[in-house]
Amino acid sequence: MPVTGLGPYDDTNIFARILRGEIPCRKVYEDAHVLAFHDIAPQAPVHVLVIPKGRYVSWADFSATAPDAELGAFCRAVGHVARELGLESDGYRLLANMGTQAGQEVPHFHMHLFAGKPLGPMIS
Ligand code: D5M
Repeated sequence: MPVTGLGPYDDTNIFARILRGEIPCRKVYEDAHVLAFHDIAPQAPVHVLVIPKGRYVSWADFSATAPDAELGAFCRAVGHVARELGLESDGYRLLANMGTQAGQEVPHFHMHLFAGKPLGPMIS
């Protein structure tokens, strides 16, 4: 069920539970501000989710309220993950669903990273 991407933050959401270690994930990268892990239902040969560790419900929330240090760390981490997975030569796609019409399902901001095949048109 799509979510609005607007507050308040729900501490029971699935990514909050992953961050607390209550449910497992296939971790790709972690630092003080960021966790990256494989999507449970991959839509491409490579489908990784990159999430901030802070409590942000969506891109709208993260971009407006996160401190610069967290914004910077997040951007650096996304680039780092793509580089470490060897995706730069063939390319990759970044996508963040914000709110209902975009189909955001999990109310914790996340960036999708897709790669591993020609990805086709951007909007279906
Ligand atoms: O994308 C939410 C994404 O989250 C969707 O691609 C499935 C993924 N998902 C849901 N639960 C899990 C777990 N437990 N591990 C890994 N990935 C998960 P959205 O942009 O909100 O539609």
